[in-house]
Amino acid sequence: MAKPIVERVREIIEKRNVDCLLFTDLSNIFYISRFKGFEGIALIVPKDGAPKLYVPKLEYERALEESKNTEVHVYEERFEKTIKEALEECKCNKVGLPYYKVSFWLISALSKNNGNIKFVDISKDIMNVRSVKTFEEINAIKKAIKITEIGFAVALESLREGIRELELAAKIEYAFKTNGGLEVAFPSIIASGANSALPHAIASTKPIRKGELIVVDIGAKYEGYCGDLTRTLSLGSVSEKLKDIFYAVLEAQKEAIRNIRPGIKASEADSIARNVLKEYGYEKYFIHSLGHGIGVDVHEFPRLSSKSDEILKPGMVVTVEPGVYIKGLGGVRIEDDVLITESGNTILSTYPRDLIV
Ligand SMILES: [Mn+2]
Repeated sequence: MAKPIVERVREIIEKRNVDCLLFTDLSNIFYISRFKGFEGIALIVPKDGAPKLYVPKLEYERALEESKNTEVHVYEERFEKTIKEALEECKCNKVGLPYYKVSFWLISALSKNNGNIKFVDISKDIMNVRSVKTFEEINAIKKAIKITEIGFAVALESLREGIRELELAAKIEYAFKTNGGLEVAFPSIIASGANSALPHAIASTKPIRKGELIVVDIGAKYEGYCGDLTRTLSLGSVSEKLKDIFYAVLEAQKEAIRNIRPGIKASEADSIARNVLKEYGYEKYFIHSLGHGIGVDVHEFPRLSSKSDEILKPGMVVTVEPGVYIKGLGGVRIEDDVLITESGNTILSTYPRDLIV
């Protein structure tokens, strides 16, 4: 049985030799407490006992209802004053916090007139804990993926000459919401024609024309967890050159997925896909890394990048998304979500990939 999330997070206290952990960002707080905050919230994880959640009065009832195994406190003073007092009360002088998510404003306030307080960065520790998913988290991601896949069916049904990228995005997001995906994981990318050469082009008012490729990169969220999938569609048939790019990307993706298993370096997965594109002469157009972990955030650890020093482990859920982008011509990206298992991997997304003519 996997340890509960709170206990896995608590191990960081001993490992980093601190008195407690402090989180003020919404995603780490949701990850640990299951409370979906809005702003001005803090979570202190002590050595023993329940984590303490600090919320403004207007969030109290919701925090009580949503949060699991936490002590909910309302603060009526200023936010930073409340945290300062709470740390004093639990005798936390050495505080572990994720530097990548903490404001300098808060650190300055906590340090003011308090020569005893020390801070230790636990960014890497919390990212590593979050990278390996529990059974419940994997189920939530699977559901988010199922809802996301409905979006592709809607996109294919609605695709016609002249429809605007934004209209397609609206239809997809309507389907997410009516199928239990309360939020989008990120702004939908519907990039047609020349726009498809921009990896992060968000949907625009551009009408979609015959002979264009359309990159559809979408993600629904379910119970706080993200799906993240991309399909490249075509309206009518596309040029031989675009087809050549499409099948090179598809092969790169399949080859990477075939090789993803526990124990391999994340950077190796990236280079496997890059090498396939090299054979086709497209590697210089693959201008991002192969993939990333997904979870509460759409971009989490590990990074499947040439610069990554991480090793893939069972329980990680990563995207595998090679792409080729040629300015003026167009782009192709194909993205699936893969669970690393004890023996290899399982592709969590099942939607067909070969969708061009
Ligand atoms: Mn992605």
